[in-house]
This record gives sequence, structure tokens and C-alpha cells, in this order.
Amino acid sequence: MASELLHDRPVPVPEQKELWGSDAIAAMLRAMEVPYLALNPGASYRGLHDSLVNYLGNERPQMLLCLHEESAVAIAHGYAKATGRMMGVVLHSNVGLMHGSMAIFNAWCDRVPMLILGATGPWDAARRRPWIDWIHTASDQGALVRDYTKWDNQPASVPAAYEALLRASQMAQTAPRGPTYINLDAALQEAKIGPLPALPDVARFAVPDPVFPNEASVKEAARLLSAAKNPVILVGRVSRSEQHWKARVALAEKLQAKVLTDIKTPAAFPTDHPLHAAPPSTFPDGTLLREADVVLSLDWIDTAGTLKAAWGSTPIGAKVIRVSPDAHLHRGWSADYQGLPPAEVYMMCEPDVVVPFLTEAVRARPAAVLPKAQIPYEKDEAVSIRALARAFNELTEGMNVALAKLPLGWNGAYRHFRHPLDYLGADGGGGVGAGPGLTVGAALALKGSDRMVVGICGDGDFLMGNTALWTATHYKLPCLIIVANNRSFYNDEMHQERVAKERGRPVENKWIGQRIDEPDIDLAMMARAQGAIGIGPVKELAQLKPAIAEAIQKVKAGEVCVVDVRVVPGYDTNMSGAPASASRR
Ligand SMILES: Cc1ncc(C[n+]2csc(CCOP(=O)(O)OP(=O)(O)O)c2C)c(N)n1
Ligand SMILES: [Mg+2]
Repeated sequence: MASELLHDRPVPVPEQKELWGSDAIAAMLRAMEVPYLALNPGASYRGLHDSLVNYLGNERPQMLLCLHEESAVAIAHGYAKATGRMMGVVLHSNVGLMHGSMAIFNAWCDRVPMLILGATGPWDAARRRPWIDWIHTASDQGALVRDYTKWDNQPASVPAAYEALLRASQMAQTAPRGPTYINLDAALQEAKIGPLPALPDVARFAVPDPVFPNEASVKEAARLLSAAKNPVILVGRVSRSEQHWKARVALAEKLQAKVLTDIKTPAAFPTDHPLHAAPPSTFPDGTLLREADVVLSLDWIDTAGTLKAAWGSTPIGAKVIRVSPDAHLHRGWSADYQGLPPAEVYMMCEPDVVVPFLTEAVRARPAAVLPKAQIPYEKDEAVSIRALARAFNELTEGMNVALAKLPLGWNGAYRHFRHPLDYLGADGGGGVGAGPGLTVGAALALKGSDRMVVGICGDGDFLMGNTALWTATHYKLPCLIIVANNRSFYNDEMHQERVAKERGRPVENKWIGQRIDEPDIDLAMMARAQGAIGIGPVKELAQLKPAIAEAIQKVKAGEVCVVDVRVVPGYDTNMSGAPASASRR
């Protein structure tokens, strides 16, 4: 796929007599089949940069220039979400790493594989240029991201770098997946090395086979599920494979179990299936779960919190089967491990491995008659997120769409997901600004497929991350970004409203320090400034459908397009209904 981007081709380089440390590192990246490296440049890795361009010819891996390190990481994140595959990122010394760190945290919380390369030094102080090499050298640079990467290393030689890259790649792609970080000393990159040290056989360092559940656990889980009166399946982190999708449907149907999905994770179950019991949401409504006597949690992000939402402080009234390898990477710094759920059976495996075993082992339960899920369609009176969703749904009927981002005010009932690629999930770590980069990364992954990549972003999200657009226009990665623009960091207006009410203070002041107004920002112009099509602002209902229709046409013709839709502030989700502590982001 890398050669398909056909962009930024270097002039031919004469036969090289001399090789450098970074040439060997670049050769290793090619041997590992890293397809792309999203990056923002910096002198700390000028050696590697030269090797990628002049030794490898800027292909396999190909560079993707980004205007901000946060976009570089978000693009790799979006690519991994859509493909399940790892790509690389290169971040300049400490400063580039600091810029990229929030996005690394998002990728970590989202459990996506990513190979992050960085640089420092020269570590040998005697070889540093005055001033700049000193401020861009940090001892233990990996410490900046160690708490939200699976592994980091600073290799001291080419053979050590080979091994570090192999280990970083293997670990990043082993479940539970996550980013890894390799810090390349500038002196190592810029050292003359003579002939290329033999590259290891990459095939011998492949990702391990999946971990299978033991027979006794499967048997016990099947016994509980088969005897249940009201089993519920919580489907969380699962793969993008259609085969796995069908296997999940088969299990739910054999058990006639109700299924819940999470809007924080990608599409995991057909939301219009009669067994899909409620629209995917950020904070699931506990009432449905409270009726369950057996809960099967398939790597659901917050099983303990979800059970608590159902049973509160009373004992959890259901038996719990927990299927998740996630605790393998639980650490102390960030509490993204969530609460500790109780479990009668705990299989530390990936759900997609376990599901077929369970389907085989459970007894079929009789079908219950369930009402079919309906999307609530009242008449739209203003340009709202719901009106936007309706117009978008009508215009994309029968089309394959991959939604790479949804705004906070999106109600999971607005649109059905019927394929694993229909929705790619949220940002993982709740770090605002990821939306544009995630969309561009998904566009990179799905370029040339029949799926239109669409990110529906909040204006705050768009404004923080919008320069990812330039990478999309430069490399011709068609995608559509629709900004649900309420001209505010509105989620936090709601928090101020809640606090004001609690304290008996005027709610009228909730907009101060939140609203993005005076001057009004022309988002369409920000898109045009980067070579994308900019449409809007769309202020009237009558303009909404034609504007989105025009945008879809442009994207189908290969363009990058942004539509600024001025939505009325207000959420139609349980983000506002949840207790303040639950919805604090
Ligand atoms: C990096 C970062 N900064 C701040 C926040 C706090 N925060 C959560 S939601 C939000 C508002 C996002 O604005 P927008 O994307 O326009 O969505 P809206 O709230 O208006 O629906 C903010 C500032 C965050 N989660 N991440
Ligand atoms: Mg907003």
C-alpha cells in the first residue's frame, strides 16, 4: 500500500560506499514491513531522516509529514483502529515527544499497537553541539511516556537497535496491544558502521499465538450461561474481523442473550439486531443490566463501573464471566485499568478467541420475543446534532461509511452499525483534539476501498487537531469531517451549570471561559487554507442536507472536505443525565 501514495519521491541517490547507523535502523524498519512513519522533523533524528529518504528512497516505510506531533500519533492511532495493524511514528527528541504525549496516552487507553521512534543526544556529551543538543537531550527520556507505553528502550549499538525494534514491534502487537517507544541516540544514528550488520530473520520474531482459554473455565462459563434466565453480554474491545463479528452474533443468538455495546469502543455487534438491547452509550444505563442473572463481559472497558451503575452499593446480583487479557498491562500511574470487577469465571484471553468455544459449549436457550430497536425520529426544529445525524443517514443510505469519530453529544441511537468498520470508536483516553487525526489515519488505512471515512467532531476537538487535515490533502487521503459546531467547549458548560446549581449560583454564567465566540472562527476557511474543501457555516435546517450532499460528492471525487455545521448547544445523551462524578472528563 505504501507505494500507492506516490508522493514526495527523492531524486536517485548514487551508489553508497559508506553506511551509517541509521541506515541499518531504516533497513530493519523495512524488514519489519512498517508501512508508514508519521512524523514531524527534528535534528535529533536527522540521521534516520536521511536514511529513510536517501537510503530507502522514502518507501516501505514512507514518511507522512504532519504539522504537529499530536496529529502524527493520532494518525497512527486511526490507522491501527481501522486495520488492527501497527504503523510507526517518529518524534523529535524530548520536545516532539512532549507534543505527542497526550495522543500516546489516547492510543494506550485504546489498546492500539504503535511503534514510536524518538531520538536524543548525542548521549556522549563531548559530541554535543553547543546549546541545542543540550536542551534536546534528556536522561531517561522514555520516562516521559513510560507510564503509558508497553515498553521503551534506548539501544546503544546497531545490533541492540535491531533487537529493540523487533521486541517493540512484537510487544506492541501482542494483546493487550499498545504503543512502544524506542529512543535512538543521535550518535548511534550518525556513526559510520562499515557493511550492514546482518538483519535478523523477522519471521522468527512474530507475534505469539493467541492465548486459549482452559477447558474447565469454558465449561463453567457455559454452565452458568446455559442455566441463566436472563444472560447479558457486554461487548467491549474486539477485532474488526467480519468472521469474529458473525461469531459474536451466533453466540448471542444461541443463548438468546441481550447484548450491550459501548460507544467508546468500535462497532462490535449489529445495533439493529433484536438482541441488541440499548443504543451504545458512554455511560450505560444500569436498569437493563440489573435484570441480568449472568453477565458475560467481553473485554468491556469498565466492567466494575457498569455493574455498579446497575446495582449501586447493593451486592452485584449477577454471576460474572470476565473475558479480558487487559490486566496484563495494568500499571500504577494511570487508573485506566478501571474498577476491579468480581468474577465467577475469569478467562485472561481475547474475547474473539473465547467466543467460538463458548458457542460450542453452551446449550441453546429458547428465543424470547424482543421489540426491534427503533431510532427515535421526532421532527427536527433546529440544526442540532440529531438533525445532522438524520441528514447524514439519509444521504449515506446504502453506502459504506467508516465513522472515525463522533462528537460527545452524539446519541448512540442516531445511527445503526452493521459492520465492524461502520464505527471505529472514540479517542481512548478522552484527550480532546484527536478527532481530525483519527479521521485522517482511518482515511490512510481505507484509501482505495469502497468505504467513505467520516469524522464527526466537536468544534473544540476540530480546533485542537485540525492541522491533521494538511497531511490528508498533501497525501490525497479522501475523508469528510463534519464539525458539530456549538461554538463552545460545551461539555464543560454543563459541568459549570451543575456546579452552579449545586452551589446556588447563577447558571447564566456557565458560558464564561467556555464559549468560542467573538471573534467567530471560520472553520471552512481553516480547511481551505490547508487545501481541503470548506463548506459552511451551515446555519439553517434547509441548508444542512444540500451541504452534506455536496461534501459527500467531493469526498467521492477524492477530496478532503470539512463542513461547519452550527448546531444548537445541547446534548441528547446521558452525558448530561449522568451524575457529575460520572460525566467528568
Ligand atoms: C486535552 C483535553 N483538554 C480538555 C479536556 C476537557 N474537555 C472535555 S470535553 C471538552 C469540550 C470539547 O469541546 P467540543 O469538542 O467542542 O465538544 P462539546 O463539548 O462542545 O460537545 C473539554 C475541553 C479534555 N478532555 N482533553
Ligand atoms: Mg463544542
